[in-house]
Amino acid sequence: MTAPESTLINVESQHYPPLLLRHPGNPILTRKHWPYSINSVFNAGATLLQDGTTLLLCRIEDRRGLSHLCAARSLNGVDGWQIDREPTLMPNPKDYPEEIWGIEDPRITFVPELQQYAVTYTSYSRGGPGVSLALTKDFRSFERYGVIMTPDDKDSALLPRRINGYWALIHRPMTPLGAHMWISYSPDLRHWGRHRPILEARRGAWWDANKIGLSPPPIETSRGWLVLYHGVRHTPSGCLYRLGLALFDLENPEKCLLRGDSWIFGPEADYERNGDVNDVVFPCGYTMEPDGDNVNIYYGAADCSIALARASVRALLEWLDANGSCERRRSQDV
Ligand code: BMA
Repeated sequence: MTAPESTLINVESQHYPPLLLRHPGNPILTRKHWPYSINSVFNAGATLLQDGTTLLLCRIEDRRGLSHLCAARSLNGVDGWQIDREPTLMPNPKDYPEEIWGIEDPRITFVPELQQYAVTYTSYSRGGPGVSLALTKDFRSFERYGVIMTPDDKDSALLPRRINGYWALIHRPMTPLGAHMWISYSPDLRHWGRHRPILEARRGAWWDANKIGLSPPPIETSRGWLVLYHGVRHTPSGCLYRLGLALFDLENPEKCLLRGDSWIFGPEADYERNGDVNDVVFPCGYTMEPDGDNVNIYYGAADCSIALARASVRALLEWLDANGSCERRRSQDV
């Protein structure tokens, strides 16, 4: 039986602090909202535009199974969405063959130095998923940089400023040694190198064993880059996607300062547990409230809809202080 929504919103508080609070209007966007025929809408990048409008760049899966991106804009970030009448960014396999099977899971970073938004997304081709980059000022026209991390790689976001003179990209290459989070650097956003692992998937029975990846772009705080990451648990009935927390040094984002042991958010509501892919919560974006503390986290639910949860950065950091520990790199494994 499905629990009533009011119970679900507070269910976690009985046992552990409710760090991410689901919006009572969830799911906030479904295919019913779309002005054209689609299969599903999920995994959206998010940003606040200059005028305070919330923009979601949503992953849309069409009824062939291929994905493109479509923008939805709202004054309050919750409802009243103005959705582009047509796809905003379509795969362009003629000029970018790495996009032949679609483009997915965008993350948006506003880059003050460029006065542009950097959109990193998964480009899906015969070689597998890779990381592509496009810059935009207005989410109407895009300057494509093409594939910047070759397959198999995904779950990527650009940091908003240079680190020691270089742009920094967090991403998740698959290697024979596992699916861990890495960072790479570039002088010009086109040529990438100095690849280094920054956070490893754990092993065995852990919730984040074997496969992890960055969820939304890191949140810059005075204490460091606050990173929400997803962990994938393989179970006999399928994969279980949950979220964990880690903190990285501001000037040396390769250095993990704290990592929580338990997950802080997982599929519980009906729309998260049942969909095209069951038991998935998958945030790709957040917006910050004017108070500089509350964040609105937009997440794909069961690969079928977009939902919203609210969190306090202060509370997330307090939780990490109480429940996190210093990460010791098991360098022999990567
Ligand atoms: C991941 C990504 C996400 C998706 C999730 C669950 O590997 O591809 O786009 O939401 O799987 O299907």
